[in-house]
Formats: sequence, C-alpha cells, structure tokens
Amino acid sequence: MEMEEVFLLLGSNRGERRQILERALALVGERAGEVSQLSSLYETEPWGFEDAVPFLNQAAALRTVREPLELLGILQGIEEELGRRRPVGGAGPYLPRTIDIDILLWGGRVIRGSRLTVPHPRLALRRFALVPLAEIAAEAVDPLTGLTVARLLERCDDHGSVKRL
Ligand code: A4P
Ligand code: MG
Repeated sequence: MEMEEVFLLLGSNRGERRQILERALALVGERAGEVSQLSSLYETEPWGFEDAVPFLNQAAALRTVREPLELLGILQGIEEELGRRRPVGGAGPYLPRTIDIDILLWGGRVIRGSRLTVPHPRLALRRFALVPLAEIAAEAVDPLTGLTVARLLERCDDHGSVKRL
C-alpha cells in the first residue's frame, strides 16, 4: 500500500463550530491516517445558499494508506457522529450543517465514481475552499487542468467573503 497525500476541506456552520472542527480532525487522525498539515481557520460566507450563520472552513493534509471509498466511508461516519443529518432523498439545495468533510485532491489522481469525484468538482469555483487549500498546498497541482492551487485561486471569480481568523 502506498502512502498518498490527500487534501480535505472541513466546514461547519451550525453548533460550536470550532470545537466541531477540532473534534472532526482528531477523529480523522485516529481513523484515517496522519494529519500532516492544517490551514488557519477561515470564516466564510455561505456559498450557493443564503444563511445568516457564516461557515468556519479549514483545509487539512492527510497521509493515508486507505483506499478512496474506504476514506469516504470513514469521513461520512465521522460526520454522522458529530451530528450531521442528511435529508433523505439525496441531493437537494445546499443546507446548513454541523460538519461537512470533502475530499478536494488525492495526489495526482482523477476519480470519477458514482459516490466519489476527485478532484472535487466545484473546487475551482470556490474561494472558501481554494484560500485555505492555498495556505497549505499552493503548489499542489490539479490533475485535470495542470494548474497549481495558487493559479486556480488567481483565476477564480468567486467574490464570497473569506476571512482568516
Ligand atoms: N461526493 C462526491 N465527491 C465527493 C468528494 N470529493 N468529497 C459525494 C466528498 N463527498 C463527495 O455530499 C453528497 C455526496 O457527495 C456524498 O454522499 C458523496 O458520496 P454530502 O456531504 O452528503 O452533501 P452536501 O455536502 O450537502 O452536498 P454537496 O453537493 O457535496 O455540497 P458541497 O459541494 O459539499 O458544498 N459555503 C461555505 N462558505 N463553506 C462551505 O463549506 N459547503 C457547501 C456544501 C455549500 N456552501 C458552503 C460550504
Ligand atoms: Mg459534502
């Protein structure tokens, strides 16, 4: 099994947001591998929906020997434990959530499955993901475009507020 570096984005806009992110990261470290880098916390405007409560977002680098679907299952288990409730019936509009953990990049891999798409399909559109990711991995390369994260951020025309705390 090869050790690979995976970049995650955590987000919370309900409950004790800081504590929830901390707890989620501790569980990721216990169950999935070594959390080798962490970005600052960012307070970000909800993207794609209206809500009075801003998100806290944070990017993390994870060194793991897990397979992609195995990691996705572990992350979804952590989300559930920390109080995430997904509405039945699948994808609807974006909703507030206590915790969301997305896989942004997985080394140079491209994954297109029914349960998992990597790179994250909306990464290049979202300052709330690119700004924290650029803090820890500005030179990581998006395998679809060949562009670095720093370059994706320069080209991103999202104007949502992203404040480093
Ligand atoms: N899935 C596919 N690819 C991935 C991936 N790379 N990482 C599937 C994680 N999951 C992936 O996700 C729905 C399904 O996506 C999963 O079952 C998994 O199989 P979900 O977490 O159940 O639901 P969701 O997060 O509400 O849906 P969606 O469409 O993935 O939303 P996003 O893209 O996660 O965006 N604004 C700010 N400021 N900060 C945020 O963190 N987050 C969202 C959610 C919207 N607006 C936000 C933020
Ligand atoms: Mg998600």
